[in-house]
Amino acid sequence: MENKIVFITGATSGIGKASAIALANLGYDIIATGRRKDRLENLKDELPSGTKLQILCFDVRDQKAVKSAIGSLPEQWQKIDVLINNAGNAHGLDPIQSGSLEDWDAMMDINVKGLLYVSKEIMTGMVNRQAGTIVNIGSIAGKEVYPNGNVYCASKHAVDAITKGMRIDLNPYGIRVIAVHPGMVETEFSLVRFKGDAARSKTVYQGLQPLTAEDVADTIAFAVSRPPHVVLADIVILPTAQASATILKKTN
Ligand code: NDP
Ligand code: 8X3
Repeated sequence: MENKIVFITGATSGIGKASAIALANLGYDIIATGRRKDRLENLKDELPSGTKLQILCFDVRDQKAVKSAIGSLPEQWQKIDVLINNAGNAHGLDPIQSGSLEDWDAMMDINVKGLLYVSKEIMTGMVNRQAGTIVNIGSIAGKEVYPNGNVYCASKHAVDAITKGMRIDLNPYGIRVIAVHPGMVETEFSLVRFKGDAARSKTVYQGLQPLTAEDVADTIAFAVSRPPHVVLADIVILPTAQASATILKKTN
């Protein structure tokens, strides 16, 4: 029997990369995507030996590039069983009145429109086959709004709404739609949010044990591998030290 195929956006680091490893361990063939080609090429070495890997290098903001990359998949890679819409980041953590237009555009264009562009190319096949699973990576920021989170929170609230819309509209076609909403996960997320400021990024996680990318990937793999009649529709996963977006048990 053929292996199942998972398509993962943002597989060059953090949750996306850990999900590629977790799904490969379940026997999936992996389509790994992102902008950093060197990292996509190196991923092969971190997957279980024998894993079939196809890489696609594109920016999710570029609708033409998304369409052309997905359209270029060889025939044996076109029947995508699982889509993990993971690519995304926060850009900046500023009060709304001093936020940067560039950061706002990045978050709405990547986290919201990019997710839509990729989904559009992949949903048609799922609808035609009347099968498929879509996992959208939201956030605690899609469930709550916290100080200075403004536009990032808006982008993740949009992901939450889009996920619910997908579940409704794709219901006639037997497509499972899963949302995974993590709290604090130590990845490159804060480094990107703080524009490469490693010292500031480290302080976010000081004094508590955050989730790891692997913790989230385990949850994604569990949800994806439930029997076809079961959908874990809306999963919020937090570190034990986190009670909400802003309530944290820190030791210092
Ligand atoms: P990372 O910064 O480690 O990973 C982000 C991934 O997204 C990278 O692979 C990056 O690839 C990709 N990406 C970013 N921008 C683009 C783009 N324009 N086009 C294509 N790919 C892009 O962060 P995480 O793993 O933490 O983040 C993954 C998801 O999880 C995001 O949606 C984030 O919002 C969400 N999340 C993260 C939390 C956390 O605390 N870390 C908590 C809740 C949700 P490349 O740069 O190579 O293109
Ligand atoms: C990432 C988690 O709390 O920084 O989505 O928004 S948070």
